[in-house]
Amino acid sequence: TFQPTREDRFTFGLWTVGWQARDPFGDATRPPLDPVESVHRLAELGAYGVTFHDDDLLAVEPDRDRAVASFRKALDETGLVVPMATTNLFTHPVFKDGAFTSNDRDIRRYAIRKVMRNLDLAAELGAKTYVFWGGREGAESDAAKDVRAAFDRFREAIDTLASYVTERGYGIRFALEPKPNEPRGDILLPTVGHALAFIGSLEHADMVGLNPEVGHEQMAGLNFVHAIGQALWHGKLFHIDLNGQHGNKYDQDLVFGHGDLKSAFFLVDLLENGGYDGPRHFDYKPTRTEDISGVWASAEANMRTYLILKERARAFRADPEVQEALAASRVDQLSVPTLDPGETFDSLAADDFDLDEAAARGYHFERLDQLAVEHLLGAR
Ligand code: 3MF
Ligand code: MG
Ligand code: MG
Ligand code: MG
Repeated sequence: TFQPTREDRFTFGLWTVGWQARDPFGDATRPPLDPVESVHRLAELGAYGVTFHDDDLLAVEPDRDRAVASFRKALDETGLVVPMATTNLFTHPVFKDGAFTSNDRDIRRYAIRKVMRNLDLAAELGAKTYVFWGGREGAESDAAKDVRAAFDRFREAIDTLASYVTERGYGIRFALEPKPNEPRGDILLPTVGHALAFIGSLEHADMVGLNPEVGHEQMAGLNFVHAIGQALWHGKLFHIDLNGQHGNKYDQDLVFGHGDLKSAFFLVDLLENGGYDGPRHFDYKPTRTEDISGVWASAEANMRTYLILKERARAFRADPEVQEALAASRVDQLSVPTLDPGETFDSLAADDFDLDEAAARGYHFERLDQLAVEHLLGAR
């Protein structure tokens, strides 16, 4: 039980299990991991696919052609797929002031070329989604960045790359990944809401959606389940980064569920019942304390936790007491339009009800919440 299969569509970034655990204060605690080994191990654990930054493929083999060839061979041998790819626009020192929004035009042009090259590979490998995390698109000083000009350039880059994909017929959609800060003091497109507003300004807005990450919204103290609810409502949940985070602190990238577990429960409930049909993608970092056996244990933990929460959410929805509590809380009544079809302003203005009686009605949310907690804890 809770054994992942391909049908669960769990995917992992090569950079997750491959993270060598360098942090701002310490050196790597693990050796580089061959992407070929990652593909084989993830397949054995029951994953469905892998995702990558262009540079992730070069972890142990600096020659791009050779690295791509051995990666492809591993995919063929295991049947793992590549549903998403992305670009590293943040590690090389050239990107120290960002990529698409660097103040340096030469660097902005290089960044677009770097994406074009990896888009060609992503298309060849069958990827359907291409993620853009604005790693260093941001600033530490408000004097250093003309934010309005930065958004002109950000839009120019995304519009240009969307045209490129269209012209080449790649059939790839873009997913923007918001993050509030780290590595820069402030990053452009800090939250799902900011990114949705930006998408509305794009020339190919229909091709562009979101790749929200659990920890990124939670770093800003925001409710990730609400963010996903709104992204789904806009039809913009193209992809998702699942992981764990304990509130407002550095980007922890814990195993899924190993942060705010209650939020993870409601997230799985929403993903399973809310119309998301993309991969369940883990973007986490095995903690710095782990050796390679701990890396594979943590990879497995992400999938098991998801499957356990899926089962808990199913049991929650199926419980007659929960159904009765949901009705008592009038949760279903929010789906009823507030006005009748064809209703006039006059009839709305003339409507009346007992204000004091309505104000006195309780919602019974505490009982409902406790039922959720008890299901989450396996007490029901
Ligand atoms: C950083 C991230 C990134 C993005 C990745 C593309 C390195 O906090 O979350 O991971 O997810 O660049 O998806
Ligand atoms: Mg991410
Ligand atoms: Mg993160
Ligand atoms: Mg992240």
